[in-house]
Amino acid sequence: MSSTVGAVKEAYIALTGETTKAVDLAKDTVDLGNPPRKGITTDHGVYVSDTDNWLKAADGRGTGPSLLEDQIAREKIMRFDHERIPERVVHARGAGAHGYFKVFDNRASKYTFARVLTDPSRITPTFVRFSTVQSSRGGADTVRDVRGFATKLYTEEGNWDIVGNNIPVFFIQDAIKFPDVIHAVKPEPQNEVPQGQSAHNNFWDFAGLTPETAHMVNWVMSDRAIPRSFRMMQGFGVNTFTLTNAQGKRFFVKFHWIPELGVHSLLWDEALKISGQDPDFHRKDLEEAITTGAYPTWLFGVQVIPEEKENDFEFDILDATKIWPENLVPVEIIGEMILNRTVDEFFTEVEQVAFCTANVVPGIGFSDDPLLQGRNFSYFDTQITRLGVNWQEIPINRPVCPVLNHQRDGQKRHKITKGVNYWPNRFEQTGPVPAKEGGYADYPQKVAGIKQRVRGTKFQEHFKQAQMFINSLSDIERAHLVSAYSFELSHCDDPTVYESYTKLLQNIDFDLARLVAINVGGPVPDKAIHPNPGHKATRISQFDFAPKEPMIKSRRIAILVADGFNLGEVVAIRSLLGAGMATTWVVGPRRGPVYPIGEEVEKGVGYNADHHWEGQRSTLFDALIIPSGAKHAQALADSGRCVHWVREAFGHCKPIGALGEGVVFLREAVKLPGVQFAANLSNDNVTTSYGVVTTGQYDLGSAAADIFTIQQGE
Ligand code: HDD
Repeated sequence: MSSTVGAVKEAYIALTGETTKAVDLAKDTVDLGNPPRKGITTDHGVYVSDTDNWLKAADGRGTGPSLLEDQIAREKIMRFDHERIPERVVHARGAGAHGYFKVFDNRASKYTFARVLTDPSRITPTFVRFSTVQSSRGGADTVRDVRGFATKLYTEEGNWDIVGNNIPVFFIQDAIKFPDVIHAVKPEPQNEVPQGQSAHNNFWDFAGLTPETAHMVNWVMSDRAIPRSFRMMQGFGVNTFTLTNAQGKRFFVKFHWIPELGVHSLLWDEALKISGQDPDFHRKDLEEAITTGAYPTWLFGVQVIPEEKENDFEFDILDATKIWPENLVPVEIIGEMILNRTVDEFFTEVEQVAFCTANVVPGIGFSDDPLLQGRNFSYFDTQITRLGVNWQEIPINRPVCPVLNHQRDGQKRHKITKGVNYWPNRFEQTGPVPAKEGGYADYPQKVAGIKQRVRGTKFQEHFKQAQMFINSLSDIERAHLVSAYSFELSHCDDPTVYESYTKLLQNIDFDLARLVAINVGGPVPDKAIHPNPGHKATRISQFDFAPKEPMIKSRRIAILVADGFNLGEVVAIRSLLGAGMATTWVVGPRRGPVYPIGEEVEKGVGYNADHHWEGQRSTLFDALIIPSGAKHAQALADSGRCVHWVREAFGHCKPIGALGEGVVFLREAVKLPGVQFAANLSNDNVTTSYGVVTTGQYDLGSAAADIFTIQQGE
């Protein structure tokens, strides 16, 4: 019965995008496509007939001093002057979307009685905000940075926020260090430089002097910090939380989001270029995927350690600079999250959404993780500065269940409460009383200790997992790590800084330290300080997350054309790729009509190009196809931009497909380095020094033809 209810709800949500939260938000949503009343009004509701001219003491020519008495103009200007609120002190730049969460069955009931994690008939409305950390709101999306992955689950028992990142560990172990690490990474105080980068003296100075950052810094220098899309990143709750089951037994837990599409990154060169070409690349990508129906989906998993096994590991399981290696503690998949609705208004939803790690529901609790303990204080506090003390009343933040208590007043209080504002009171029969059942019960943890400022014994070791991280990467990922360290440390001009960090790397891996030191002018080591024993963990390399079946869902594929291209092929390619839920984009000499074979330029009907060669570069696409057509191929060959387009796509390891004269263009004009073209294109799999050239029969309907693709190994 309950799973039928779930299926019906799911179908309804898929159709309408409406969860209980969507219905709740609708109460506060004005649809200007269908306004409740026609005509502009003031904020106090009076119709305004002229919003373009300030009231003036006008002379005969219609000019004269503007009058301060114009309350309509004053209201308009004063409202505008106060439109901005303080941006988040970290994670200022972000994008968000709505969706829902559900569990597959009740298997997690052995760990928790939280209904959201155990009742498969539930569809829990969810809002997710992805973010970068370092830059201000106006930064760029594809910078090298940690990505925030904050999830608000509007459960029937209240809001549960998992405020995570796309990297499973954190820079520091104790929350008291947070202002230091953030001051160090943020733009330097004397000149507000740099924006969207950790490549500067202060960050590397701090990191070099704070070895607990070493593991996380490795992750940030890896490809994880330049994701291809928000939809292709993992999410981690990072901190250790707890779950309590119906029998009162407690477990330590870490939360994981695993993307259906696999974990993919940009190349650094792509990331740099996209930062300039399209700084909003990731937020547009999220919107595009949802509006084209390729709903971003993550599996939800938990790593669980029973309380009695807390001390069985060589690391402290409460130390946020350590992962729980999946080969020791596997991730158990229990549910999924699907994002299926874009926001209606950025400010009221994405800017005003406010998370707090302390927002948990019965069955879920905290641990003594010293980072989490401090976070539980910080988030509520920061929301008071950004949004005011009544931040949880704002529509995007308010729970879908009723909120009743004796908290009152404060700026921007919305709710009008009838009755007294204290407990106990004489109205017990009618007013809210402490819940007899279902109330949040703190786990009766035994605590005894000496009051002191300390760090746990096992917290003192900082390099073993940093080594394990490097060892677990593929060769190409490791090479990227060396390049990233070299880029960042080359941007530090103070020798104290880059020399001390290259020395620190000697604690992690000899080759890494040596290669980076050579590149950036640091002291080149002749032996390792802490020899790297070579231990590895599974599911650290991004290659370990490839979907079981390769898929092109939501991939952006460019079809490069000039006048005289083969239209039949383009139509067939689009329908073929569209069936796999990829999006195709015709990029031509102009946006608007481009004329295929058989049509006279500017006189035919033409076929609409979505973009102009100059306007959208190859960096913004995942793959490239060039159809046949002699005149078109010649025009592409005559254009330096087009030749560069293809060379750049090749340099970024993108699959390139071509048909007929498109292949001639590739062979004779683009001249891809290292690619040998077979004389007879029907030869299969011609191996080249850079990649694999394949030809094959693809079913392009009427345009059935040999299509020729170049795919590089990595
Ligand atoms: Fe934090 C925002 C993630 C440690 C204090 N943090 C913020 C956001 C994310 C994280 C995703 C943006 C939420 C949004 O989209 O609105 N933070 C983390 C993770 C951490 C972490 C995964 C380590 C496990 N944070 C951390 C510490 C402190 C803070 C140790 C302070 C002691 N974080 C904040 C904050 C922010 C914030 C200052 C700024 C805006 C906000 O909270 O809402 O309170």
